[in-house]
Amino acid sequence: MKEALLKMFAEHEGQFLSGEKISQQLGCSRTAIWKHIDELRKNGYQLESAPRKGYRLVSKPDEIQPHEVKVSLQTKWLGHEQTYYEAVSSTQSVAHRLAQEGAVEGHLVVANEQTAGKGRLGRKWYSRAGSTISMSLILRPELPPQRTPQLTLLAAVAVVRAIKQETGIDCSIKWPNDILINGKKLVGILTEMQSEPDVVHSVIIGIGINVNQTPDEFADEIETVATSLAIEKGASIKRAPLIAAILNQFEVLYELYISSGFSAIRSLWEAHSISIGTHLYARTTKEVIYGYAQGITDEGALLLKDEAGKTHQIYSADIEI
Ligand code: BT5
Repeated sequence: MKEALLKMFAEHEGQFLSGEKISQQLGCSRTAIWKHIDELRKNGYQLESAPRKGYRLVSKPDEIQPHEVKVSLQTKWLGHEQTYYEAVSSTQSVAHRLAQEGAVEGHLVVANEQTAGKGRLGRKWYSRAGSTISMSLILRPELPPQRTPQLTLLAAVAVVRAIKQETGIDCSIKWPNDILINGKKLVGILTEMQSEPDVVHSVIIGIGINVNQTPDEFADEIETVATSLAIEKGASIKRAPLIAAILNQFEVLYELYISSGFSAIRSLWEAHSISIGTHLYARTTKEVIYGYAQGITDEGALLLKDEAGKTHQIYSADIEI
């Protein structure tokens, strides 16, 4: 019934359809139609109703199912296979399972809602039905395990470039995995791998983006530290073209990385980074080091020179600037 009703609206784009006409064509009562209209509104369809005229479809929800993403996809292989969930615990967990089951390189898992999104070190990642992007990419690079953190940096560059292209907004990257606007967190990236000591079987890159939340829609824990693209832009953003733009950017950078190594990615990353050339605190699981961030190594580790002049190579930490 929902499909039939949507088809009728599609065939009468921009026009009002009377309740009588709909009920005749679909063979159901006016009350049943009212219920379906109500259901569509709950699913994000904007429907105008006017006395004696009936109903008119004003806008469709911002859908991110594979067919919507593929409209703007220009990749050769990345994201050609997609698994979509209306709601799922974590796209990251699903991607791990699919990778173990033999999913191809470039397989994308996307969810409209995540109910148990993961950050690093068991932390929580909040997403919201219909207004965020939660996606995990399965890659199978032939790399030693210690080089995989570079892929977090590569992903950050891809996301920053895609956001600029789709919204005009300039974001900055805070080592290693945060994308910020005006000091507030917009995107989190989580890179995990399935590997043996010397060989990587797969790398799962999880990307969470705050797209259309309003300030009051953030969980209490993050309301002072988080922002969304819609808040910064002052207008809502379509998610499917943004997902496609990330995949388009990612594939170009990834192929460059595989063919030519990390140095080209590194200079792009440094151009967007706010954590290099400044004093900062790096909180690792063992200690807090204060120092001057000199740059990143070829492996993607942060080089931090402490007050005693000793340079530390930091592979994972939370940064406070
Ligand atoms: C991250 O961890 O930032 C990685 C987040 C990765 C999320 C994606 S979504 C798709 C895929 N599936 C998953 O289950 N995960 C990935 P970390 O650097 O540890 O930051 C976590 C911290 O960010 C939390 O402790 C909060 O303080 C904050 N946070 C949580 N949700 C947020 C949000 N929506 N916006 C801004 N900050 C948030």
